[in-house]
Amino acid sequence: MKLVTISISHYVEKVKWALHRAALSYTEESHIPGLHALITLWHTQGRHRATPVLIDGDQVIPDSTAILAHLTTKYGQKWLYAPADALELEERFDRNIGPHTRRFIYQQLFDSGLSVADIFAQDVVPAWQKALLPLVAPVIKEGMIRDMAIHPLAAENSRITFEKEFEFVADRLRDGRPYLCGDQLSAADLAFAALSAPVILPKGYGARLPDPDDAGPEAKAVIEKYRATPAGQFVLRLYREERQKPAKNY
Ligand SMILES: N[C@@H](CCC(=O)N[C@@H](CS)C(=O)NCC(=O)O)C(=O)O
Repeated sequence: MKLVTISISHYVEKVKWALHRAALSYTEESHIPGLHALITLWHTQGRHRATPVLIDGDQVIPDSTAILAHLTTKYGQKWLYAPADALELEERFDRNIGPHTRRFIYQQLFDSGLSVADIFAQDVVPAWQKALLPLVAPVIKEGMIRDMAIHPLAAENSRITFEKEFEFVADRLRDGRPYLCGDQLSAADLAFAALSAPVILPKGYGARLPDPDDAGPEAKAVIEKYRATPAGQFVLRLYREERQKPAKNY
């Protein structure tokens, strides 16, 4: 299998986590933003631009949730959707967390002078694309601001939206359950932890995230604030205990 990615993407991270846990081997084909669209649009015949896209033989599966469903049906990864409400929660977090943690943290990091070239210069990106980054970074940044609506008012609304979801998760975990749907890890946990990662910056993420110590004092204080919440602690625990867990048959 081949996974087409923008490597740092948190939706990509959700899929990498599931593939790792399922012990399914794959290669990652990673691109810088902009160039990624040539590849994703080509594979999906113009239907889908975003990453991740999974290529499995002659099957092309765009969208992280559809990819997890594919791993369940084709590769027997029943653990992903064993709890009845796992899919509903995954879709909820895809909507209420994914776009919002991303917009909020980019606003913070842009304010602290983040280097866009550095963020996307991941190990898996081909050298020729990395070499282009210093030249195209300003264009990428403009595209991000436009496509993700990264501006202070929208970022503030996004903060309110994902903080509500953090409260929702804290309420759910209050009865002492180890995972969001009870006793077993599911797609709901992967989605919540991976999509919250931009504001938690956990160790063990499947790409190089900014170091909180380099993020500037304001951004660093924000990360520490979210890490200290019950939902933040849950994300850190899942990364510590589950993200790198050796795969076995589930
Ligand atoms: N619903 C999609 C969202 C994927 C998504 O938003 N991907 C972003 C990276 S985090 C992307 O590739 N953006 C570039 C684009 O849309 O062209 C999924 O679950 O896979």
